[in-house]
Amino acid sequence: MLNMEKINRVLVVGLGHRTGLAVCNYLAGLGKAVTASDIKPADSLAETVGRLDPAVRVVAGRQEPDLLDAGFELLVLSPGVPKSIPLVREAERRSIPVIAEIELAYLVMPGVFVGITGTDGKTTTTTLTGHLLAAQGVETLVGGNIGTPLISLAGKTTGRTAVVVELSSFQLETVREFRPRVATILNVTPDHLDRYRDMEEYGAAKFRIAMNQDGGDYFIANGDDARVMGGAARVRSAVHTFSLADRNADIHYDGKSIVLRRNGGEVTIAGTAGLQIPGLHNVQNAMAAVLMTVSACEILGVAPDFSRIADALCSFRGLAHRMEPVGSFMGRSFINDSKATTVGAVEMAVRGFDGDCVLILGGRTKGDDYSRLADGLRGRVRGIVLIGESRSDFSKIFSEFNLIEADTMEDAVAKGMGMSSRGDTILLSPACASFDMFENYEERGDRFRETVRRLESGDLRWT
Ligand code: UMA
Repeated sequence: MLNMEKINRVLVVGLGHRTGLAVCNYLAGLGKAVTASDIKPADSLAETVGRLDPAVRVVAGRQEPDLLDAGFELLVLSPGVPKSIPLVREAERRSIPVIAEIELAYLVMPGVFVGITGTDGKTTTTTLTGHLLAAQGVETLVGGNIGTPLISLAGKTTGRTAVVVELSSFQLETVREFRPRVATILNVTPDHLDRYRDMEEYGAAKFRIAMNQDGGDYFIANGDDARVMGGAARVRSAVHTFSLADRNADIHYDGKSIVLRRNGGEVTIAGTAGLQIPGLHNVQNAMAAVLMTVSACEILGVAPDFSRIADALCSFRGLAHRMEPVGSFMGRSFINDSKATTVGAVEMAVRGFDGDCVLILGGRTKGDDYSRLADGLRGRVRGIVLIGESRSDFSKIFSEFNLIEADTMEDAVAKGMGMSSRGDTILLSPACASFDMFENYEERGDRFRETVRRLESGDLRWT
């Protein structure tokens, strides 16, 4: 086990906007000799450097392996830095430990860690699990890939704090001893195939969440996902499953309610009509969150209060950019699902529309199999508005659909109006990253929301 007290000289790789900055400031605060390395030139890091502890040395614009000649005892990686870069390879060759920021946080923070990964639904499930645990009276903190670097919570936890962590496969690549007492993989569908060789490598990164778990720990598995169940057969912790279809799962959906199997009987937790988060994928997320809450309570010796779980499930309003209702106009409702950057997420979003939906699709592709999406959309959408740099590829892949291309978000919403009928939903669920047109998926979703407001107020003409 790494002993942070004995380590002094640390190289933080990838300053970023959040993670590297938080790691540097944390370590500099402990009096360590910290160097931050970023491939970006100094001028584009100015804002971050302004928030950095002045004791941190910054090396910007280059990231050659010879940086290591300064003699570091530890490398801490930001999630956006692949471990395949020459600097990291060289550190491994020189036997310098390389860890994720998550690992560092785990080493220095007491608490019961609850880890959540999966291709889709991570942020909603993480937030919901935090909400359910807090409603049980458990002291709870939430962080990780959700946007709050875990290390920024150091010093705020005790051994009885539930630390609910959203984990990306990127973060899991370089964990070593990280052992969440409760862990879940919500699903594994194609994503980030620009960083991973294939689905096996991507799935293996996700399964690192359970690699240090033991008999007294819990692994919450999606019983409807063959890839997750295949890996679950090899974990050492107690596997508890959730399923939309299988009544023998530890928690299942009977078509109306979420039902938990407990002590040989069944407890109906809540009717899904009372949930404010729409869609079957959110029923899955809710079931996973309930199982994780019950498991964490078990570890903390807290008797779960099911009526509080039900109340908290129903009071959860969901998150922006994830199937977020953003308005209605002339009988059309608008849903912002800008966070849906994978085929799997869009398939989930359009389930249940049966042809009364116009989909706004496209952006920067991430190596996904978009012809699979064409199969998933068949019979479910009235038409598709294509945006972003994927337009020419997508116009071939989705040629069997009623298609129209748009240059801007305003154009896409106006064309969506033209394609739709009264009673339809106009859904922004792009299946792609946003970086070709926007700063990030939040800006894309905000622009959609704002455009719908302009439509409602008469400020935007669509005919
Ligand atoms: N860099 C290098 N060398 C390289 C590659 C990158 O120096 O070879 C530098 C970049 O120039 C950049 C930094 O490394 O300055 C990387 O920063 P970062 O991308 O890790 O940025 P942060 O702002 O710290 O954000 C990260 C997560 N980003 C990624 O994983 C890409 C955020 O997840 C996370 O919220 C945040 O840490 C808090 O912990 C975002 C994300 O897109 C939401 N995640 C992906 C996803 O959810 O699919 C994985």
